[in-house]
Amino acid sequence: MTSIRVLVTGAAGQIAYSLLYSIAKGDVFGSNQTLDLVMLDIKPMMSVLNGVLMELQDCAFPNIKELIATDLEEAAFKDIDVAFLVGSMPRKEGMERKELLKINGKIFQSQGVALDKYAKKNVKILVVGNPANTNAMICAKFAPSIPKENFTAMTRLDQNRATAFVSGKLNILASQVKNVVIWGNHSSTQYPCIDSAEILLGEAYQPAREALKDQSNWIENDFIKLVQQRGAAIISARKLSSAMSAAKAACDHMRDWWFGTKKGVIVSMAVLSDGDHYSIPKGICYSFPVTIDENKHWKIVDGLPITEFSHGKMDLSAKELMEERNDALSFIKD
Ligand code: NAX
Repeated sequence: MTSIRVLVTGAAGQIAYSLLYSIAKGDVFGSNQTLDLVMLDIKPMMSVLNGVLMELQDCAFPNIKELIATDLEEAAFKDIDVAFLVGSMPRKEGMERKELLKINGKIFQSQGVALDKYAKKNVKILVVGNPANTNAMICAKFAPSIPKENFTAMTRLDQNRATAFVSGKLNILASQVKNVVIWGNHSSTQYPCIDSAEILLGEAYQPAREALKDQSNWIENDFIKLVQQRGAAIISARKLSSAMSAAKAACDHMRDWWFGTKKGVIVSMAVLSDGDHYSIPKGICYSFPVTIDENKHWKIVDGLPITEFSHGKMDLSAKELMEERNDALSFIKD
């Protein structure tokens, strides 16, 4: 088996601390896959990153061929097969959303250029750093030699959160819930939808709407808000944003992309819209329901039933992404 080269940016940060461990121990690519693990962060974080590197060395993982810690994009992006783009500038108190878009737009412009120049052309990219959808769109724009379908942003954490809320409500295992869909932006306009979700009861799946038939008020109000505001609730409790759950979600996203989804299972990934699905405009990175084949090709699931209520929510998030796109691009020179 050929070894693969995997990059994690923001490698000295809190998500990466869990993510690097999970990748190194085989949660994403399997425990038989040998890896070179490359870690990028900014110069002031090199001492911290060196500590992370030492810890990874001390784990003596059997499948790690090389561990590389760097603050140079050229070294980090060289010949990579997979990129987890986690590093970004966090929003500080009093910072305008547009300012955040501007700072991160520049980071993802530079990383797009580096992907274009140094990475393998079939590199698979998962953007986690916020604003994740718009960062992924910018990255793709500045990496024209890499196929657009290789750029994705993470809404798997939102999917996992939604799945956990449904299983909690029904008092069943999370593994008994499948096909909850996240539409739109990884922001408070995202639309978690259970219209195509199914619940395993006994030997058979039944529609989640049926299992929750007395709960339509909960589905349309509390559930949606709980998922949309879960990130904020965690910040308020932990005084830090989600890290363990974000790392787990990044692993889930990439593992499904790498190996394919199971038959009958739909997952949510933010991908570049081509304008041909569910009336979502072209050019934004929007979370859709997808399935993935064994050749690592994802496909948007068409034909899911969309109510008027759902359409309204889906369009609202698309509108926010169009605004983010326009703002971010206005700050960036071609
Ligand atoms: P941390 O602040 O702990 O770590 C971020 C790291 O990125 C820092 O070490 C920083 O030095 C580094 N960094 C900054 N600019 C960089 C650059 N140009 N190149 C390489 N590294 C750079 O944040 P953490 O909690 O790890 O979160 C990382 C990002 O994930 C944030 O943007 C956060 O908002 C986002 N999240 C996204 C989620 C999603 O579902 N898409 C959920 C969790 C999380 O909120």
